[in-house]
Amino acid sequence: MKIVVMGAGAVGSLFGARLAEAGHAVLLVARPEHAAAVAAHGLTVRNRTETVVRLSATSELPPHLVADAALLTVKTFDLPSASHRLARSLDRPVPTLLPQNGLGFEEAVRASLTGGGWVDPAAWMVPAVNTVPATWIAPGVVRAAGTGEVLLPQAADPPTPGSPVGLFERVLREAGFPVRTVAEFDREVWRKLLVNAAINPVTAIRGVPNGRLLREPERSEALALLREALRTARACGHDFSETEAIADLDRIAQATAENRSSMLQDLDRGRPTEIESISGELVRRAAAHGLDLTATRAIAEEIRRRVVRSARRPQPS
Ligand code: KPL
Repeated sequence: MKIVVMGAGAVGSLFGARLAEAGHAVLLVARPEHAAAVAAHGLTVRNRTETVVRLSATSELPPHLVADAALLTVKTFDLPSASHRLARSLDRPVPTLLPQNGLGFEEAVRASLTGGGWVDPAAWMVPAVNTVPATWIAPGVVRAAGTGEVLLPQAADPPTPGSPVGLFERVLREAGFPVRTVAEFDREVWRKLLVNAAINPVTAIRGVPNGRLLREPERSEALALLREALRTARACGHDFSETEAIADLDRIAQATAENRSSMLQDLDRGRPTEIESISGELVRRAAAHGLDLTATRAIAEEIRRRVVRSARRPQPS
């Protein structure tokens, strides 16, 4: 199959590499320095060993792109423009995976795909909850930084192999990713949101890998954020017990102990972060229920300040 990975940073590149190794013709659409390095030398994936995977890469979408499926792995703040450009470039709508963190972006993607010429974009969009971690090392080099899984929404009827969900279920599993389809997909989106709301801002502010949240003082900071997110989830109708939410946090912090969270990687590279679709969205939804998330609001403010400060620094390429 021809698969385009739009927004191939750490996670997109890792997914692209595994899909290419499984025999698919993968095109990474990435920032110029990464695309140039991959096109010239292949993509190096570090794990315990190092593998070089040969695949196509470009920084410019061609005008008449032919593909059978797309992975939209840009960050949430880039989704509207990336999905619009992807729709304009592809010769026809294709099943499109959306493995983003956070909430509140699907409507904007739908509108952008429609603006790019797709009729009924929702029929092609496959939201996913991804916990497979990846770390950006340098242009052309990423690290598979632990274990995770991909959750997909279970269709009301069993998905057929040709349906968008069935297609991603098959190709991702064949490429070696643990994949599960879940009936209560929204609940799983919230479950991941609780974890991101605790892990991402604390690791980003402290500059530490995820595993440090298993120790003090980071643990108490993360738990304070987790409890606020949990109150919001309950107010929004998603009831998790505190024990369950802490167990999820510990499990993911352990499985991705060596990983630098995506928010920390963004700050490191002087890029915008997903703070709005994670903590910002929680604060807004909590407020709609009369709740004030003091710790979440404060750490989100600090992240916003750091983004402004780091954007002023000269950036590594
Ligand atoms: O989703 C992640 C992220 O970094 O955004 C986790 C699962 C926390 C892995 O780092």
